[in-house]
Amino acid sequence: MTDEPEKSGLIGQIRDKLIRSKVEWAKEGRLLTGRPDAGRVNRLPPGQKEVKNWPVLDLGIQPHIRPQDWRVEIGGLVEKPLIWTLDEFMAQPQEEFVSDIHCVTQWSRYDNHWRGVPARHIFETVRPLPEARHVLFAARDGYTTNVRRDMFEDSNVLLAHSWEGKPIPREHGGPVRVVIPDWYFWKSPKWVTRIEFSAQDKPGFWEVRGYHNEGDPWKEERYS
Ligand SMILES: Nc1nc2c(c(=O)[nH]1)N[C@H]1C(S)=C(S)[C@@H](COP(=O)(O)O)O[C@H]1N2
Ligand SMILES: [Mo]
Repeated sequence: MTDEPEKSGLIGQIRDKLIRSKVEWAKEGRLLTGRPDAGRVNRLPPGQKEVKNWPVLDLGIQPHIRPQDWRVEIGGLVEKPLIWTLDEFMAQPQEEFVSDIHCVTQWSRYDNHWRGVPARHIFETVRPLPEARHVLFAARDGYTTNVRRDMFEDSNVLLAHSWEGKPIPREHGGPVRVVIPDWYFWKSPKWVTRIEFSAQDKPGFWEVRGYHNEGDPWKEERYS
């Protein structure tokens, strides 16, 4: 048999190039906005309007956390629970992410550049037990929210300390907030203090006040 036509000549070269660029795209996947169909013509989920500013939403409290006082506790059903100071947190592997924000109050903000510690690294460090199907977050202002483990485990999730190259301002959750871009932003706690892996789900602040337990903007999971 002679060379298979696909492995040589022009067709082969084109195919190699296509495969190589797809492999590159896949590697850079975390830099894409949202899901694999990030280039979707319609980037705006149903019922949303794009804004260029960044609105602030909170419960009327914007805690002022001195860097030396900041702690995050990650525990529950994990093999290695931990508490990080800010220095320890900053010493963890860092990555840049770009994602859209979709707020349940109907604004969306495209292409937010975050820097921080990937959730993936947190999973590798604390090693949640298989029965830990849920994640419960608590924040310094008393806010809580809950997500399924697989949502927090997603490759575009991080604990962010910077936005657009600068420290996240206090009103937006600095020094450190969670960013879970695939869900409405109420699922992304600001001023996070505790991340608990749990076998049981536990609805958070808005979830017990009529918000949906999940929060997929593409399915308009706003209210329950
Ligand atoms: N700790 C804390 N996190 C929070 C909130 C809050 O009140 N407290 N509000 C949530 C809601 S409803 C939204 S829409 C986003 C708003 O984040 P932003 O103010 O940075 O836009 O934060 C979420 N995380
Ligand atoms: Mo919100």
